[in-house]
Amino acid sequence: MKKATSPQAAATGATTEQLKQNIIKHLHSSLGTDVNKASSQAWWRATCAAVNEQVFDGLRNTQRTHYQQDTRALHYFSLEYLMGRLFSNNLHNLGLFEQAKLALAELGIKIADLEDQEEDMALGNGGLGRLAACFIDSLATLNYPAVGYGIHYEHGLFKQSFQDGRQIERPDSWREYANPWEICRPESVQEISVYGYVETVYDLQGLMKKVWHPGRIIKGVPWDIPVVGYNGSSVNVLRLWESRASDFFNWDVFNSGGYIDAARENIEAETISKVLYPNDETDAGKELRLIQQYFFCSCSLKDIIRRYKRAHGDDWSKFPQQVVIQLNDTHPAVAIPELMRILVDRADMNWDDAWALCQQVFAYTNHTLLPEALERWPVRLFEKVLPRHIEIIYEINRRFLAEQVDVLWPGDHAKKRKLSIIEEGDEPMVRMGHLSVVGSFKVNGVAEIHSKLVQSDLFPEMVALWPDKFTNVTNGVTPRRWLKACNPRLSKLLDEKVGTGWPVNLKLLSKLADYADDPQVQDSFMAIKQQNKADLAKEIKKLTRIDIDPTAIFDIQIKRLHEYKRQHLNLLHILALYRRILQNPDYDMVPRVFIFGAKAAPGYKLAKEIIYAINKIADKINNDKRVKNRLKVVFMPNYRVTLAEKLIPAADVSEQISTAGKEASGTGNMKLALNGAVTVGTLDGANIEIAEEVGSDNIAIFGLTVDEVKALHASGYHSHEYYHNNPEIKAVLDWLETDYFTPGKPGELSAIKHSLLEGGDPYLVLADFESYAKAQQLIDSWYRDKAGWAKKAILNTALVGKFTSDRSIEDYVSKVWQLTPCKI
Ligand code: GL2
Repeated sequence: MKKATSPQAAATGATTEQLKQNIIKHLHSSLGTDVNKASSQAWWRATCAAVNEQVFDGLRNTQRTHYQQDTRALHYFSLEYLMGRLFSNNLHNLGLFEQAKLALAELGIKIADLEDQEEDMALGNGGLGRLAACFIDSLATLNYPAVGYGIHYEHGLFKQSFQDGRQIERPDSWREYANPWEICRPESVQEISVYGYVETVYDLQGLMKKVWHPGRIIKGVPWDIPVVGYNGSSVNVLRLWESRASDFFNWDVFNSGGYIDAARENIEAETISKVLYPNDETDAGKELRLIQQYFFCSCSLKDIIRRYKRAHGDDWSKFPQQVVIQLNDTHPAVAIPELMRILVDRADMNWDDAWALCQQVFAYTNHTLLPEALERWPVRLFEKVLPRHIEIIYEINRRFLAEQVDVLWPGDHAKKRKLSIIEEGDEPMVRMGHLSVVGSFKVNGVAEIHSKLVQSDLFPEMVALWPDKFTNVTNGVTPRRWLKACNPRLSKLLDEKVGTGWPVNLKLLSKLADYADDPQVQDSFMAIKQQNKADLAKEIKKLTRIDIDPTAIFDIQIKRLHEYKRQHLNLLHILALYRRILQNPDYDMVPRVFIFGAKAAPGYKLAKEIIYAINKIADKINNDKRVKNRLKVVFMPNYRVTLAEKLIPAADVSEQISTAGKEASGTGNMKLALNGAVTVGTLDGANIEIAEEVGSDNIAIFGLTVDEVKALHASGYHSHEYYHNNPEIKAVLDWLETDYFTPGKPGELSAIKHSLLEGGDPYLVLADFESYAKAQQLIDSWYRDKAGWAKKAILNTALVGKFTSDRSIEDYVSKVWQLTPCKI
């Protein structure tokens, strides 16, 4: 009998043999099958069930302890959680991975095959959703009492495939056959209201009261997903709400023959949690989206209040001590008027007390400055969907303008217009960013530079009103998933060189810097990179049929497709290299594979054209014998967390090339550097802080700075000048208009050229092109020096310890949340 090996496994007391027996037990009793005929699905589910025995133990212990100690807790409100798979993550965090691998091997099962049975839980679009997932991992690991609240979407982010190079979207059905990690909690159902009208009534004392007569009641059913902290620490909960009709059937309608009408109401209620909006950094502006936001905020607030009342009854005085709510962007900002409604209308609190309480509870994180992503809701829509809330928003605004704005700037109507939560115009709008700032006690950006811009460019007057309200918390990523689990080879080397404490103390990685010049460590580090690249090359072959040379530079750009992220800058440079090769058959360059992964929002036309262009150009280059394998271009379909876990460990070069000032932080930049990739990047978002940590020798910075971007726009930017003055730019843009890449169909790729010339090139692609090409040249020359490159790669891993999400969480705790850890 083999005994458990890892210290965590020893702590859980399980042995390999016990785990084996448990898996078999669940194969029999939960799956109703047997070892000799079980499918991989059944093995996977049985293993999850066996693991869950320990997960649920941890969950019960954690919840009991929090309840007994009446802890102050964080409530993270987010419309998105990009969780990915939980199987190996939970095993790693429980310290059971090696043991499970062994137990399964003894049963004749490869653990990797079981991992592939799990659908990604893709309840998010990109960085914002993945950040939420990293944060709840860190909160549990650091033993902070916390609940994540969100929506239990039936369909997560769409699945992407390519048809003749064009993006095709298919629905994602992550829980079609049930998800083993979630627990339905019918005992905690909530009901919420929408539509209807507000009546003004007077009580016996003649006091005015507002009564909302809702038009529809909807049920919120909670699903709990245990969030397992690393190393036997807390097991917190992610609580996601599913919408249902409040009564299964409207019997009156049903009995009077309206079967279809009754069923339709059901369907409408269930639509609320049906799909995740696939937009990233654009405002959906749809009624259903507002209802989604309100639905989950109202359910979550009622859930928090129910729990609070269990301990404190009707005494609201301790509420702000016990409860802090973090608004992940403005998406959950409607929670502010909702809490006001509950306090004033339902708990009969007076306005001033209610507002004072609210302002101690909410904090708001801003994740973007892009104007198209700043949420604004038509007042008209609010009146229809949430008639009582719009009244409350008006009152919040009236008092804010009278008691704050008019005091600091007496009689200044322009200021009032600018700061008003209600934007005037033909179609008056509710500004959710303004509401979030006014209703919160802290507001943070997500990287140093972004937080500065939030203050200087987005909310300067709010800073004048409340200078202490604004702060920065630089993003981070969990090293458990983004290094330990996804890069086991490198993890092993790190265990040997810096000790095994790094997953919870990432600064320990800096010890690796001592070995940066050590030829042996360089060899080991680069051998690991080479093996990871070989694995990825196989995966690429499997998914795209493209052969790539695993010894080439793997140059990776993975992120949502957006003009500001400038995948087209990367593409123009690829075209320039291709052209140089065609013009000079002996063109000397280190062979490079450019790898893309990106989904475009289904309605974002130009983004989809960029995907099409990359695919068409890839096709041509990859099949052109004259290139002699110096250049390959791969667009990996269906980029998601699980694919990122395969790409990141294999990257040599990380593309972080957004227009300065546009990428709030980025988190992919951190994951790639952590796994030893050298960044080519602009001075934008967290790239700036990465550069500070790794030093200018170990990152290739290029392009305009934020101030230069502003100055260029102010002086009048004319992209045509770059087109006419730089023959390489002109040649590649003109190339796009021919039928070279789309035989017989000239003009098919011209959308990019048009956006850069007639469209004015809003993201300064042409202005940064030359400097980008130079940075890429530098990468090429750096890579030729093997030892030099190994040193840079090692130093990237060694020096980015700052970017663990544990540090972000500690920053939030000390600057915003004021929590105390609670050991379980
Ligand atoms: C984003 C930012 O664009 C991105 O730079 C940042 O890293 C993440 C997390 O803070 O937030 N903002 C946003 O709306 N999305 C992001 O990814 N979707």
